[in-house]
Amino acid sequence: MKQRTQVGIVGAGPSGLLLSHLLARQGIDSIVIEDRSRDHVENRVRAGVLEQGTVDTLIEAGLGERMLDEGLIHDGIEIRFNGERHRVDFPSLTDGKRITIYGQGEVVKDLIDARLADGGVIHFEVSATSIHDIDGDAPVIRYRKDEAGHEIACDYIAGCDGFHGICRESVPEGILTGYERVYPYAWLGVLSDSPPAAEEVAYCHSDRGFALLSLRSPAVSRLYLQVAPDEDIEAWPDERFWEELRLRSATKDDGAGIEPGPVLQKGITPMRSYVVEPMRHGRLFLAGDAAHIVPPTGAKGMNLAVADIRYLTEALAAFYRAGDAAGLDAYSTRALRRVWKAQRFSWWMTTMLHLSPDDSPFDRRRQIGELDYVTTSVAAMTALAENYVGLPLDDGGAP
Ligand code: RFL
Ligand code: PHB
Repeated sequence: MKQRTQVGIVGAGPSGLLLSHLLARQGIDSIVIEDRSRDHVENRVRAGVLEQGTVDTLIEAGLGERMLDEGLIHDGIEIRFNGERHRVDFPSLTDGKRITIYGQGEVVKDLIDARLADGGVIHFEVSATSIHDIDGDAPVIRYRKDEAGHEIACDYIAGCDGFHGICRESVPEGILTGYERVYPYAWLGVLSDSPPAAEEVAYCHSDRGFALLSLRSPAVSRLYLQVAPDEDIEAWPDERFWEELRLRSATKDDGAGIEPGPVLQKGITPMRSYVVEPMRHGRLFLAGDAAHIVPPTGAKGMNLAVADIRYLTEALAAFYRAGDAAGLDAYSTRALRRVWKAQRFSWWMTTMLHLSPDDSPFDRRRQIGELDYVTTSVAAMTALAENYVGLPLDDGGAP
């Protein structure tokens, strides 16, 4: 089958779906194609912390109803080290900004519902996707579905197909440069049918390694442990997980407050920082994880995807409204300025909180010095808070 659209979008994660939704609100037509099933993309357990700017973007786009009802607004985070709890308060340090706990799967469900209710086109479970002629005036996406070959002719292609997608790889050699850092640890993540162990998201530094206490609702916890990058998940039966979590998050005064419950999901995520430059080649624009990934310690992954999509939508809207391509030409530079600040923050949070096998005794003491500083200096806490709630979307994220 041959189809035609203005913007062909590869990937129905947060990036691709939000782009399709925002473009539709500007009267711009798109088709989304997705490798996996609708059920799979809606139920993948991933990010959970939304920056204020992400929340505002979703509300402005008419997607706020369920998020405002079910999302949990948090005023700060906890940092634990040396058996003590410290709190970083966001509103007092950032002029009233807060974060919202609302799972990525819920954002994806809201976006799919909105697109389908508006008559949007999303093809799930397609295979053998390839993109062609991004250097010319008439790029094409090809894919297979139900044993048949399909083609979408478009003006532009948005590569929203995540880190392992095909769009970035389709750019001819020698044009893109990748910048990468791989960390010597991974996260073992558990979703549990048990009430949250802490009132706010708690980042725990300990001599046994990092632990994170987070949540999805008043009844569901999301918990993580630092493990080796090549860790075998079979080595972590539930009892071992709960015991290790308790040891790493315990405080001197009142223990960890962990209540073990039925484990709903368990998985291991490697930790990597990656950026590709530029985020555009010809008629292909890369956005979200297709262009950059961060280690999850700063909770920035999905929020960065939303910021890219805002920039890309503004640029495409200016082009279709007035034939003005300046925004399209500036997209990569504009997005990368903010991306590198989020990279810096994610790298900083990660290296401050994890134990690295390469650390010397000096490094360990320096880490404690840094944690002590960041939890007592108002200047340092302000720097953490303004990054955590999200840097501004304009001016390259300059606060
Ligand atoms: P996504 O969500 O990866 O979506 C890309 C979509 O493209 C599809 N795809 C293709 N479709 C058609 N043809 C092809 N050839 C395709 N190749 C791929 C994929 O099936 C997928 O549906 O990228 P997007 O939209 O840019 O969104 C980015 C966010 O998903 C990501 O930044 C965050 O989830 C990162 N992340 C986390 N971020 C946090 O802030 N906190 C977390 O706890 C957290 N946990 C995670 C994560 C990312 C993970 N990944 C990518 C392995 C846990 C995991 C496991
Ligand atoms: C989560 O709730 O999944 C979460 C929270 C904070 C992070 C990363 C993940 O830094």
